[in-house]
Amino acid sequence: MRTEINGNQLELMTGDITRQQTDAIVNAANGSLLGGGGVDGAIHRAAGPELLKECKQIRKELLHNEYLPTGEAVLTKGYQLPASYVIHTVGPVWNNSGSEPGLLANCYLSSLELAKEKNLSSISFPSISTGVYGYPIEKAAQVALQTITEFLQNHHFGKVVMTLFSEQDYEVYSQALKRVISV
Ligand code: AR6
Repeated sequence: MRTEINGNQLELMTGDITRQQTDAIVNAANGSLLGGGGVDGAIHRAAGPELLKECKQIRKELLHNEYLPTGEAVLTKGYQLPASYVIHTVGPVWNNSGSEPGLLANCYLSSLELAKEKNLSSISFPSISTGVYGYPIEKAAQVALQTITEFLQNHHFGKVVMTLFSEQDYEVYSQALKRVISV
């Protein structure tokens, strides 16, 4: 499914984000930036060991050994990936505290702002927080697409792709996109 927003493209598709050829792909990381399971594990495996090396360097030099806070984003090279860059962001763990939607929106926004700042014009997102972190996907899809749509309405960026890992997830995001763009 594709839609045009203010001269930009927003596309939903199913697939493996490690195969995406956009300028950047986004990693649903954890604050340690040292890798993990899910999409994080897949990205590190496909990018090769240089990615972990750069993540460790960022932890040390940029973050002074602290964790990357939830909702923030950092950029590394893509190494063996088809994408030139990886933007690592940390989604919120779902515990229904009320703070999750704002934090999840910040993940999408800070990733898009970082991509724009680096003059990139295409980016692929996975469905942040809806795996291990347990965010209900219907709720997460609404926040993700609302945030991306608002950003595209206000900027000339290029192309944003949501890469969903299953047909089921794709269906949820399609329904949410129809609601978001019909408002
Ligand atoms: N391409 C696209 N989407 C994928 C891929 C892939 N190759 N692999 C998985 N997904 P998750 P989270 C989907 O758990 O919930 C890690 O251990 C997956 O089906 O990867 O933000 C990190 O280190 C789901 O829809 O991320 C953190 O500790 C979505 O990606 C923690 O998990 C997100 O699932 C982050 O949890």
